[in-house]
Amino acid sequence: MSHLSTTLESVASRDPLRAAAVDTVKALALAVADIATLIRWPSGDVALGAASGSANADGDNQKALDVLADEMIQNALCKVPSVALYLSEEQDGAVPLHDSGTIIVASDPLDGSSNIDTNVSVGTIFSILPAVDGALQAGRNQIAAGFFVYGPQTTLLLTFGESIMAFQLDNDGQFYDMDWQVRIEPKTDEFAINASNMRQWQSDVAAYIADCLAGTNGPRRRNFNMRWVGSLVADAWRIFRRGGIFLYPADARSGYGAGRLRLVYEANPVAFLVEAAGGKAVDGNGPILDILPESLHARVPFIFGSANEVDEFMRYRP
Ligand code: AFP
Repeated sequence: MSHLSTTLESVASRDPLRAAAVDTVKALALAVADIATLIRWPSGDVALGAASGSANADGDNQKALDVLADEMIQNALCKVPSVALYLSEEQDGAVPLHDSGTIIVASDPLDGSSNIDTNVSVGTIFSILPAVDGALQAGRNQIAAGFFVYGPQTTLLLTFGESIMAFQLDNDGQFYDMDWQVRIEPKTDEFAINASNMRQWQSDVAAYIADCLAGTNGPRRRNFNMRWVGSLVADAWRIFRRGGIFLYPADARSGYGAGRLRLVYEANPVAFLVEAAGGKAVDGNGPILDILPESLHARVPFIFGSANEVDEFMRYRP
C-alpha cells in the first residue's frame, strides 16, 4: 500500500495552494495518529468522555477530549507556515497562526464526542480554504476537505475536489492508501435520521420518512432500512461505503430552526467529499456548497448521500 505522502505527491505539484493543503493534511495525520492512540489507550488520569466544565461557542458542553483534540490539532497547524487562520468548532473566534499564511483551516476537532463513553466511532473533520477570501466563504471555494474516523480502524477520506482518496492508519502510526475508488451509490434503501425527533419535523420530512416506512405497501414500493449512529463521521463513512441518505433537518425544537450541524466545520467538508464521490448534499433548498456562511458557527439543515434519493427527498419539499 502506498504511503499518504506518496499518494499526495502528484497533488502537491499542481499549485501552491494545493501544496499548502498537502502539508496541512500531513500535519493533521500526525496529530490524528496521536489522538487515535489517546482514544484507544486513554491514560488513567484523563477521563476522555468527562465534561471539561466548559462550553463551546454553541453552548455545547465540552468533553475533555474535545479540548485536548482541539489543542493537538492547533499545535499541529502551528507547524505549517501556510496556515493563516485556524477556525475551530471548539473556539469562539478565528485563531491567527501565521501572518504570511495562504490558507485557512476549519475543523471540528472531535465530532461525536457525546459518544466517547459508549465506545462509538468519533472523528476529526477539516476544511481547507484560501485565506484571501476570509473566514466566511462558500464551501465551493474549498481547496481540500476530509474527515478522520476513530473506529475499529482509524481512517481518512480526503478530496481536493475531484476524486476521493481513502487511507487507513497502520500500527506504525502512518496512513496508507486503501486503493478504494470511492463512489456513492446513486440509489439506496437506507436512511439515517434521529427518529426520536419525529414529532418536531416539518411536514415534508415527516411525509418523506413515512413513505420510506410504508415500504412495499407505500408509494416507494420497496422496503427501507434505518441506521443512526449519532456520530456524523460514522454515518457518513457508511454512506460512502454502501450508499444511503443522511438527514439532520431543521425542526421545531428551540435552537434547531436551522438543524444541529455547523456549516463551516461539518456540512461544508462532508458536502465537498459527497459531491466529489457523485453524491448530493443540500440544505433542503439547494446545494450546501453554494451557501455563504453568515457566521463562523452558523448551523444548517443537512441532507446528503445517494444522489437519486436526495433528489427524491427534494420532491417532497413545498
Ligand atoms: P456531539 O459532538 O455533541 O456528540 O454531536 C455529534 C453531532 O454533531 C453529529 O456528529 C451527529 O450526527 C449529531 O450530533 C447527532 O445529533 P443527535 O444527538 O441530536 O442525534
